[in-house]
Amino acid sequence: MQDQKHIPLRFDRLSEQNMRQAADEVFNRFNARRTVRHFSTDALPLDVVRKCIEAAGTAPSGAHKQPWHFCLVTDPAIKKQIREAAENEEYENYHGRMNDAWLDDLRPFGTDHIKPHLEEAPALIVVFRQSWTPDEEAASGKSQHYYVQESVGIASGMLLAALHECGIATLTHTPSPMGFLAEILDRPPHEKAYLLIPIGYPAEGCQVPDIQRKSWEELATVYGPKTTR
Ligand code: IYR
Repeated sequence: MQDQKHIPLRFDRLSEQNMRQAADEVFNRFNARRTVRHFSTDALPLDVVRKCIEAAGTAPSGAHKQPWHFCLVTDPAIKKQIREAAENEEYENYHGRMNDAWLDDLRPFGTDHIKPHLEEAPALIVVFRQSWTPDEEAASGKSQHYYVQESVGIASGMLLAALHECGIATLTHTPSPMGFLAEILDRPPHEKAYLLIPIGYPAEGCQVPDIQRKSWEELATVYGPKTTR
């Protein structure tokens, strides 16, 4: 028995012609997204960023627990602190913690432990995952969360897509370990950093690696007729 109130679904069914047009358009827009590592210092309209965070917050989540929290950092002093702490961790990664195969895999991308973008980008979004939330009514004092990694991964993907759709470039950065982020941003104990996303406009003359995406055959396997009917 369901005890949550239910309401009629609002859903606009498209014509197949409009579906095809929408599919082409969304593919072309998503395919134009590139991870950017060189940012202009130009400021962003923060109302746009805020709306994108709200769009990410519409993601599905286990038992609708919404196990995420987004920190938007524009304060230059905090960005500097984050850069210094991230570079300390990354120095260890590039000088011993990552094995040779990993370093070889990264060579084409030209990354190293120096992270100027953490200060140059006008804003950083730090995505936190909440493994539980305080709940005074629960015997344990905690509300349990479910499928936290999956839920926060989906919300983060939606955030990247929303920012891209709004003309904002992103870098998905995962300094590891990321404990320093909760410390610097003074987050509560039930929150753990999940992703650090510098955002902004690409720097003048920004270049990106010449990468290829998987072919359809590598990307997907169809079980059944090749068309849906
Ligand atoms: N976190 C490091 C290393 C790094 C790892 C992967 I996997 C990348 O795709 C890119 C970088 C860094 O940010 O430099």
